[in-house]
Amino acid sequence: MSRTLTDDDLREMHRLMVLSRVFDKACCELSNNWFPAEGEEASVVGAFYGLDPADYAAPHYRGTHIVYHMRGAELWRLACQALAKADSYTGGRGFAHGGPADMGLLPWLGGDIGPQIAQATGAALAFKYRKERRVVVNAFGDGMSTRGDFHEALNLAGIHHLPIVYIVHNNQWAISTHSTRFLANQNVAEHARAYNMHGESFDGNDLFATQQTVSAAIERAREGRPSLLEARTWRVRGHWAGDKVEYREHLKDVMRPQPDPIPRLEEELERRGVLKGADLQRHWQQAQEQTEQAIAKAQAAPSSEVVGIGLDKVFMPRAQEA
Ligand SMILES: Cc1ncc(C[n+]2csc(CCOP(=O)(O)OP(=O)(O)O)c2C)c(N)n1
Repeated sequence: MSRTLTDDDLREMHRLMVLSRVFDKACCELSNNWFPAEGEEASVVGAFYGLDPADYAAPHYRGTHIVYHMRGAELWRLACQALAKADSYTGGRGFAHGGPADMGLLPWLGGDIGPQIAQATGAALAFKYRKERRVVVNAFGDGMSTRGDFHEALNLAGIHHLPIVYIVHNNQWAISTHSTRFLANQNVAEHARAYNMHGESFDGNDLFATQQTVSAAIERAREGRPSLLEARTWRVRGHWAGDKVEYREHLKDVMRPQPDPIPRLEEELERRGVLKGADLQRHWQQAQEQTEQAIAKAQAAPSSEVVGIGLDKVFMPRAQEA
């Protein structure tokens, strides 16, 4: 059973998707290395909206900003992340990868794609071991699903009936390589059968489809039934903000852009009478103001200093120092 959304939920999800878009674009201006999430907002916001505070969110690096913010992270400190400022959640070290540890987030701890799924699956194993009714939602890209880590993690989750929902944001690209060149089977959700779990593919640019599919999977996960979900979406921009995306010229035949999820949602919200034109505009206006304030504060914040290699950010303090 999927969770039924109220009109307030829908208004809030629209606000978050718009904020994600505006903030993400601004961060692309701040840093060439930012990973743009434009066009994937429904599959990100829809995936992480239904969690309880005690659950764990392990988002993909593309779109982390809005998931961290949904869990309580401050926008200006996320903007510090784009500027490598000391006040970023990683003290200026991480980029899209680090996040606050005390908000039920399992952030990327390094630039390696793969290890996060092991950490997310380990957290689900811990919840089960301690008999806690908490779940983990872990998102990643289609490129990551070719890694050995993915198969090991799903096997473990299948054997132990772990409370986890895996979501692949299938945007069809891994940097400059189209998925037809690295996925033997374009339907990533079909891997679920091999690991004895529920598998489902859906239109990830449709907020309603995303939310319904994920919330049903979260309920199953609470009963010890893991799922592999595939949100079919499209990477509108390059891999990073500075990517000129010249490689797509050679692959016009495989381009299958999905409609932009935000106008799509707006059309539906207006049709249902949940938000009118002026309310929609207000969300865009607020997002712009919030983003400008966050960036101004981040720009005024002190730069991070190079202080050794930062082992204090790698290892836990010893007991007597804690
Ligand atoms: C183990 C490892 N291999 C390769 C890379 C380089 N790399 C970084 S992102 C990326 C593409 C990932 O694509 P996908 O998982 O589909 O996510 P997307 O960027 O499309 O959201 C690659 C190959 C890496 N960081 N780590």
